[in-house]
Amino acid sequence: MAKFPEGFLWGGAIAANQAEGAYLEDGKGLSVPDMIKGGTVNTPRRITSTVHPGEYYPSHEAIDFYHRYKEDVALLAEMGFKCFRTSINWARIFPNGDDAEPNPAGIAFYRSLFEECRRHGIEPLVTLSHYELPFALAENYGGWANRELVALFARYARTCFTEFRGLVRRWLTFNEINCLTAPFGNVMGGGILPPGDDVALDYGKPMAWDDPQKRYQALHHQFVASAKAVRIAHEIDPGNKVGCMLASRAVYPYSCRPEDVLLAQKMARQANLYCSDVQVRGAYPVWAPRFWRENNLSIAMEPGDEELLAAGKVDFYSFSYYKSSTVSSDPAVPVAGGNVFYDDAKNPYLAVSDWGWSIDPKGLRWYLGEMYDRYHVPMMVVENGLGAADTVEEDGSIHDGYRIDYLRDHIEQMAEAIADGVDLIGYTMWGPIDLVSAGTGEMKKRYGFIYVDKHNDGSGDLHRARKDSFFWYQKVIATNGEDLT
Ligand code: BGP
Repeated sequence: MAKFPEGFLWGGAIAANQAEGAYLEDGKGLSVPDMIKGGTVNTPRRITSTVHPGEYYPSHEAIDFYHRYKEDVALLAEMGFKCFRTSINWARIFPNGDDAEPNPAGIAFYRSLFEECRRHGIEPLVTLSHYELPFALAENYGGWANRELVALFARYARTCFTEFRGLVRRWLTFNEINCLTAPFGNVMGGGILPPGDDVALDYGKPMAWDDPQKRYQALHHQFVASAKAVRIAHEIDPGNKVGCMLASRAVYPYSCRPEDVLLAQKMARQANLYCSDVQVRGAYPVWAPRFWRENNLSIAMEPGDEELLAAGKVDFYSFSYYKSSTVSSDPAVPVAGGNVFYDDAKNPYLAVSDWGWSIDPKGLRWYLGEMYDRYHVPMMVVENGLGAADTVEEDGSIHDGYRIDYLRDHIEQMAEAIADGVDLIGYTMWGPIDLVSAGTGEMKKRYGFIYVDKHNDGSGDLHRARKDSFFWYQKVIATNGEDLT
């Protein structure tokens, strides 16, 4: 029996702000990531309230995908891609988010990109909001904490579904929507800005300005906006399929102490199921009222919200998977450290990447099984990969066996999940072409099969080169996952 079903969507995923560059071209407005400077694994990124002249903001040029997408899509096609996930930058379509009319040049760009994909037989999978809120909506409205964004997003979504009807049939509403359950989600996820100018986004430290009430209210607004978008997508084209997208939080108890087991359950609920239950089942989980009460949260809902959530259930479940997490109720247990966004305990059984992320392929099988058992909707892994520094040899070759090993181990576990009965429809690994890291703003943290000559300080001639993994993935796709050697 084949390991992967016929028509399995092999591919890769990027996001507009991490690849396109051209940050003010053809009428595009500023978006939140355009205000965030580069960092490193040890130096936090910083957000400014205006663009500071002479300072380096990685999204402004990124990898210049905006001008090179034809060349890049051709390279993806050469690998045999069936599916390409990217996002639409809202600020290209509505530069300020609330403009009276959409920007025709922005629409033309994405139409041309999606047509290019189709020409190569690649199906686009499009995220409507991948950390790309128009900056004006963050500055003037307070981001997603403001209910008015629901209507603005619905209008933006309607514009996209209408303009790209027939070209795009698979959509995701909010990238990693559950990031708003933690303080690090404020800026990129919620468009909720810190007070002041040039503020460090130090994910590892408590954020003094974090306001959980605002964050959870913002999340409710995103749930309602997502549900509305699902309904609009189906109304415009009944063939449209819309998914949720979560940053998987595969949480293990550190030990079999009942306190650890209960803590793992609590963390998985709060950081994951809180969102997926709303988006897949159409209602908040039964334990939500107690969670709100105990955390002094009061979620303002408008009449009709519950009905909307129930009517706007997604068609499939998608998620990013990079690592698993381990939690302990014992403060003496060492924490993981590194550039992780939660105070996880260090799992002694797992190696970590150079950026401190645990490497756990079996966790992917476990997570797929858990989520499929719970929701019984088609599943898709829409991000997975290894951020690593690459070495370009003198002859220009790049031997990235470590990346091949990581991906192979995860693909093998997907095959196990499929054999277990999980309806897994596709795999778009993260960053098939090197791009700007969302967490650190670096270029050095590379995920790609395709190398891009661009560096942390912004230097580089942007030329593209095939790494060893390029040819490996080409073979994986050609054999529909049979040959992973
Ligand atoms: C996810 C984001 C992506 C991406 C990826 C890798 O959280 O959806 O945008 O960047 O993580 O993270 P990083 O870029 O920090 O290595």
